[in-house]
Amino acid sequence: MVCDLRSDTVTKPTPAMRQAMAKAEVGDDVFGEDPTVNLLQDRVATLLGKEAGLFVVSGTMGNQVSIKAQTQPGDEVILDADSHVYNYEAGAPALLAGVQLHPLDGKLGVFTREQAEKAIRPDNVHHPKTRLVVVENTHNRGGGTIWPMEEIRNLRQLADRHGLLMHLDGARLWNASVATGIPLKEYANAFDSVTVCFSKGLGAPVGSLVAGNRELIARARKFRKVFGGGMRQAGILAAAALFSVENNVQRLAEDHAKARRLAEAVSACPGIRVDMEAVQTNMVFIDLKDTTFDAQEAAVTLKAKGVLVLATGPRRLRAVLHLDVDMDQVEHAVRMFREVFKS
Ligand code: TLP
Repeated sequence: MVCDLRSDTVTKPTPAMRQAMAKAEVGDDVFGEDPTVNLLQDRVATLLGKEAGLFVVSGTMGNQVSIKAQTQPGDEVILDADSHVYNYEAGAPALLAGVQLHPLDGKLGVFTREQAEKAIRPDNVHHPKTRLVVVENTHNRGGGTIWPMEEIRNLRQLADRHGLLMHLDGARLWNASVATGIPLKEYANAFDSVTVCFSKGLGAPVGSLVAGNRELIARARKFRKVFGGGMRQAGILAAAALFSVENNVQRLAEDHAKARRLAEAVSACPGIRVDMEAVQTNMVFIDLKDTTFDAQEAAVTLKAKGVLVLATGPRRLRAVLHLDVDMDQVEHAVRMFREVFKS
């Protein structure tokens, strides 16, 4: 048995999703003529309470067109030091937007209004202009953690006071919304731009969406083209995304339950520690510091037993639950962890 817990990006389109893709009406999306892309953009923008949406190839592209469309070169962007934009987008904000990043030391990916306030630069000839605040919800390296609505509202108040813009990396905003019951719209309302992904927990093969007001989305569309992301008959991909939104959102609760089961069982293995406070959605971060294993070694040993996890630090593993892992596979993973970390 194989249990692939490396990421929720490894999910494969189901026969039903492929059927929806095969049947999709298509057109040239660079001309704005793909009806399925247009339907997806309208539907998801509405879900997020925004005027307009833009289908993009990836979460990275969604974040980067949003940053580019809302900053000038030399501006500064405030974000969490563990965020995806800061760690895993290959330096794109510097390369593509020419901005400087100002990382904050958040707790489980969540920083406070006070931390952000201290980071805002006074108007002075020496300083960059603070322009944008980026929030990641759920927060990947934080543990799949959820930003409290109150902290988000506090940040928005601060941003308004200082004339800053706010971007939400909501690659897994669906998970936050399902876990808390807070509508997507309510989260998105605090932000000028929002990226959501269809290719993570929702199980679509490709695609993300940026939402915002019409003017912002027109600018983002231009930069999508600049970055080489203009697509033609993208309706076959948008159909998969639509299918994923229609069928795979509420079921994320099952992934959260599987994550909890795995976390509880694995944390009982000798030497392993899991911060249960951080297990809020579909991710489990496993601390090996009190075992004899380093993370790479543990990942290789587990792989030989059919359990795939990612080493995300020298002594840290990540396991992500998703729709291609059922409870039997979770139980298999639990057994293999117990076998590897016996003493
Ligand atoms: N995250 C991937 C890897 O890149 C780490 C994963 O396996 O979790 N924002 C967040 C919060 C993400 O977790 C990711 C992907 C992205 C953006 C980027 O999405 P893609 O991979 O579509 O560019």
